[in-house]
Amino acid sequence: MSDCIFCKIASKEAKSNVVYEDDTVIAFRDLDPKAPEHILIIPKKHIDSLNELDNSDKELASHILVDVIPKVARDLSIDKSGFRIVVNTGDDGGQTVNHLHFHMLGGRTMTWPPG
Ligand code: DGP
Repeated sequence: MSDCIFCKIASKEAKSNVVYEDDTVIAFRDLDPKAPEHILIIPKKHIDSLNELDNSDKELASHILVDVIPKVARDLSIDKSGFRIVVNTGDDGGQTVNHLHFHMLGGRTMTWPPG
């Protein structure tokens, strides 16, 4: 069995506050929210990071971008006010969980540049 916490969340071995789920993707509230709405959107299958996405993942990647992100934003009522998607990748990117995840942050005005 994988030691990956996000694999465990995807398989329901670990608890999370799920806001969206389908066959290939699950979205749940971040444990340590950095905004009033802070959701993590992940593929259920284990992919270490954006660096490991390959041609066989094109459908999955487009599903996340075209279907899931807009739906979760609508469901949280942050589609009109706006939101930020962040994909921390690798050490310099600040990635701490090595299972590809899209942070969705909303419910407040974001600042730029990020730290
Ligand atoms: P990153 O630094 O981009 O790898 O973000 C990892 C995020 O995952 C971080 O915001 C905290 C969150 N996180 C870590 N462990 C858990 C967990 O067990 N449950 C939930 N809901 N979030 C977690």
